[in-house]
Amino acid sequence: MSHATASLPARIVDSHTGGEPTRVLVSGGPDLGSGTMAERRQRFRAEHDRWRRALATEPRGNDVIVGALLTPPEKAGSVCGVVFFNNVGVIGMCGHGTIGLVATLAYLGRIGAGRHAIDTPVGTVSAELHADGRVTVANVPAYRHLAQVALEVPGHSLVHGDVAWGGNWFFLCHDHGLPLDTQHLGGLLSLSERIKAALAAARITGAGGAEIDHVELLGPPREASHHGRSFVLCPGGAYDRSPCGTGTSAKLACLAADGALAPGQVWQQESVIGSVFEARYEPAPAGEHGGAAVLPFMTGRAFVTLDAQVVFEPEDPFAWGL
Ligand code: PYC
Repeated sequence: MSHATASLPARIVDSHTGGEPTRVLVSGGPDLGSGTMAERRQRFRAEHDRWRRALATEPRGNDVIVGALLTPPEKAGSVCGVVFFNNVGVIGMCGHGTIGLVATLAYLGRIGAGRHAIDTPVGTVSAELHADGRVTVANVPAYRHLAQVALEVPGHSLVHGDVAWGGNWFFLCHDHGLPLDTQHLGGLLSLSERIKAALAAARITGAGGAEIDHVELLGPPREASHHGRSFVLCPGGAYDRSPCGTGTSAKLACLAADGALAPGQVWQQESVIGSVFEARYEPAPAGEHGGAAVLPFMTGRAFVTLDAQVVFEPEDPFAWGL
């Protein structure tokens, strides 16, 4: 497989996974060099942030887009490495983005049906492209870090939530009191931003003091055959149109910790716009996060929406973003 090189014109391929966009920089991007994916992410952050701004902020991008910078693989046998980013920074792992990346690589003819390993800054994931275009992502191990933390949210009643890792850190809350639908987006965004601020003020974090940068409000599904619905606030202030792959992984870890879902049992997770991931988990190898982790699997589908060359006009003051 060929990888992004600075000598080629910058080319992007956009897709959406359950309504949530992914923009893959397939050629012409910065060279992040060698080293681990965590080191390459740090190099991207420190030396090439203008690429993030150019692709994921206005006027070329927007708050919802998740960008994906392709790199050569870190590990032998992986098809590529990827650094995900958005309007405010880099993201550890992205489930919908991995599905979008696989659909993009298939569109470009770089991969076919089958299982492909992809290196991310938080670990190697595997993605299976099915013959019908669906993609199953085997995510990094997910686990619950804290159970039912009580949180005072200014201007709202006390809420409770689990803190869990699914490739990003999440606060998962059921007793928020809001309907999970697009008529209530203003209230959902406002409440989840206030929950995030309250977590920071109360110094409630993920493991090792990590910031909880995603808030997941949970509720009952609309479709009787599904199992749950979610609204997910992403770090840049946008909400996830998809059911959020890392958020669904965090949810699976909490269900497993509560004994509410057995290994292999299917969980159909709806997003706030009604798109669905089919999820399940397997027990993680012993010793992974103190034996509390699960291996999450999510199946969804992405569709390519745009294949374009990026233009940087020398006189454009906003060519590299706002
Ligand atoms: O699908 O994991 C995900 C994700 C994270 C942020 C936006 N989508």
